[in-house]
Amino acid sequence: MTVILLVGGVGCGKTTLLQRLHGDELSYSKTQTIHTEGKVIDTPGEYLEMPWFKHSLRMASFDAELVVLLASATVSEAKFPPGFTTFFMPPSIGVVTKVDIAEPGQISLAGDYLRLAGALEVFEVSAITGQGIAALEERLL
Ligand SMILES: Nc1nc2c(ncn2[C@@H]2O[C@H](COP(=O)(O)OP(=O)(O)O)[C@@H](O)[C@H]2O)c(=O)[nH]1
Ligand SMILES: [Mg+2]
Repeated sequence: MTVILLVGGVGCGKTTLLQRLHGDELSYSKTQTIHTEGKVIDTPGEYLEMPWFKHSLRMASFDAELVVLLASATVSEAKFPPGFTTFFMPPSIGVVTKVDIAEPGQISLAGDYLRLAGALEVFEVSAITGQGIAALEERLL
């Protein structure tokens, strides 16, 4: 599997997706710092939301082959500015999370934000039901 960096707002589902990709039991645990588990580099949402932490995300991206931007379909505002992916060295893809609890319009809006941020491809997943996970895993092989 490709080494990936997970980036997204607080509570968008980064750690739950990591657990799903690893086949671990899903259990909530607050991500306090940047940490690597297998091929996945998980980051706290605060690093995206607080400007003085963004540099740490950029540094972490140097260890990754692919940046995965996550946007929860249940959040109606964009967490990434347009062109955000130019901030990172590796290419970026987008993942819309929590599609199990969102309306189709919310899912497509979140995907639009990710494409505007520069995501080359967008996957729609639920880490809870497993919807869309197989297609994402195939991309990460
Ligand atoms: N319904 C639903 N809830 C999810 C999904 N992914 C994560 N969550 C929930 O969202 C909350 C925050 O998830 P977490 O992975 O810790 O977010 P992080 O801050 O981005 O790491 C937890 O209560 C998860 O159970 C999903 O695909 N569907
Ligand atoms: Mg987390």
